[in-house]
Amino acid sequence: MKAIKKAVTKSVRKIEFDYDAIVIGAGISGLYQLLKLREAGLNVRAFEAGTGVGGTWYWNRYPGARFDSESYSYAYSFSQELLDEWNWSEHFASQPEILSYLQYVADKFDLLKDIQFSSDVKSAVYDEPARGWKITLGDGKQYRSRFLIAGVGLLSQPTMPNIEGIGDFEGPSFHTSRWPHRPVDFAGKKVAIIGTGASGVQAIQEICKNVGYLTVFQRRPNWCAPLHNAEIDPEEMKRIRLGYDEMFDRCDQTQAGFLHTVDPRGAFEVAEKERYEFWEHLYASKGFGIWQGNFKDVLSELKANEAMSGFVADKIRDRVNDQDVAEKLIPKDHGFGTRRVPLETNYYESYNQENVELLDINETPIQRITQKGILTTEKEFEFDLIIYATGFNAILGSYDRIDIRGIGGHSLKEQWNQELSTFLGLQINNFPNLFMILGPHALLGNNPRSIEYNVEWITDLIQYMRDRGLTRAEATLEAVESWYEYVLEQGEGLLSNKVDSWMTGVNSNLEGRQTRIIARYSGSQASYRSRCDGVATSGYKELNLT
Ligand code: N01
Repeated sequence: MKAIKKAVTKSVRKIEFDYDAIVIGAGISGLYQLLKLREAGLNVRAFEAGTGVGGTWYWNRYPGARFDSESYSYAYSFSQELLDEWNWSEHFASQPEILSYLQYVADKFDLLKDIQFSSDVKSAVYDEPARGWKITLGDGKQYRSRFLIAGVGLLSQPTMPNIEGIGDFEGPSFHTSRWPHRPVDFAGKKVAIIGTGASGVQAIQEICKNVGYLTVFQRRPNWCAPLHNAEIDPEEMKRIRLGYDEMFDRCDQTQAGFLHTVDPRGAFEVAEKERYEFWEHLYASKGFGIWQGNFKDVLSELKANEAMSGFVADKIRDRVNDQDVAEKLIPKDHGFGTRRVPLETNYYESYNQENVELLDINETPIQRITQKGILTTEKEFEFDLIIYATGFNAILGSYDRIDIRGIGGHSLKEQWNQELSTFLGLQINNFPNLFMILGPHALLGNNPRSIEYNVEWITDLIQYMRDRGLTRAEATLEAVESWYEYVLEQGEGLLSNKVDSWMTGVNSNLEGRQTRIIARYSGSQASYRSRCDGVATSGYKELNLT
């Protein structure tokens, strides 16, 4: 990690800022940040590339898109009124309902007047003498502000597969995250889908309900587990509402902010019968309990992980009629829970339908996309529609797509290419007055819980600065290095950090992204919060405040 030569100017150039703060993005992060800074008395503007609010839930409109976390635990907690007013219709709400919720929030808190839509931020440049930022939009318009807050999301930059001929296909084709804003009809159509991550799994199990013929091109299977979604009737919603305080307190205590608490026992500390009964119970329970509420060593000890993987593999064999297909659906290169577990409803049963076919592209690799469909080493498949469920340039892509320049025109992309490091996932040395919500090395997991915490921390710091007439905040190199060490230490022993996935920064479709990195903080929420709280209560000593 290198410090770049810099001199913090003593003479500050007076400049008219357009806004006190600019927020990039109007998703769950951007909406709450806009509200909090406005409440703190700042003149704030949010710039959003989409035509409406919602971020992830605006873009990901593919059939079957829904929460994998309990709706009530994955929503905002900051407003009692909002909690009192909003009724969830399902334990795991679907994308249209989630988007309506976020639109409701934007209306309720009168946020729309301060959001500029269809405004893609192309560059952001720090102006040291002015101690502020200048952003440039896709249409060339520029705006200045003292503070810049990136609410750009973790998984917002979709990647297409690096397969030749993608532009040649004559029919419609969509990436799951750039789905059209109108219904797509699959009836009687021959449909291809490439990718079997969480998006692919959700889309496959939905599309197969009403499709002519669906062909799934799978490179690597994932370990999926049942979602067990159910409707919420008014009586149950009442009970959920009465339990909100206790539930959010619980989320604050768990490892990653989810409702589910890790079992304090090791998998082999209990008798075999009890172990399997517990796993049966988790398999029959709602949501991420099977991933986040399992024995304490399932995600860190190979032997425990192998036993758990064996248990889930048998479930797949039980649910899929054709045992050759079942074997293709069982991951062999990584253990259960070491990549993000897609939750499913009849996903495995989809492959029992006569009009659904699974192709393992390791056996017959895709050679190219053609005018009519997809050519593999076996033959050319003709399709009416191709779906790319091929994932994202995760964590870094949302930043890389903006040309972000700090002190002396220093590029963020280049700095992170040398070494990905931040302070608490919230700030970066060489980039004063820039803050990130859910940035690299911040706490991920139940993201709205982390977002609310990040937003409040950033707002408190900005308030602290304004109260003291301070105009510049930059994380010291020492603070960044120390956080980096801590992140590495916290990730030690976790099996997920030894597996290729978006969580370890690997993306086979992008040059230079074939090597694993530690892209996220994987320690506990409690220790993350205690570090961040400590920085605030000690007067932000790890930041250069001037
Ligand atoms: O993306 P992914 P995703 N040729 O990267 C395959 C969140 N999410 O959009 O595994 C052939 O997981 C790739 O194959 P492989 C959630 O955090 C949340 O599905 O690399 N195949 C893989 O199968 C999730 O983890 C919800 O071998 C290619 C797939 O495409 C994250 O988003 C719902 C290929 C990509 O899977 C990302 O999920 C959905 C190629 N060239 C998503 N390139 C909720 O419920 C890629 N693949 C909240």
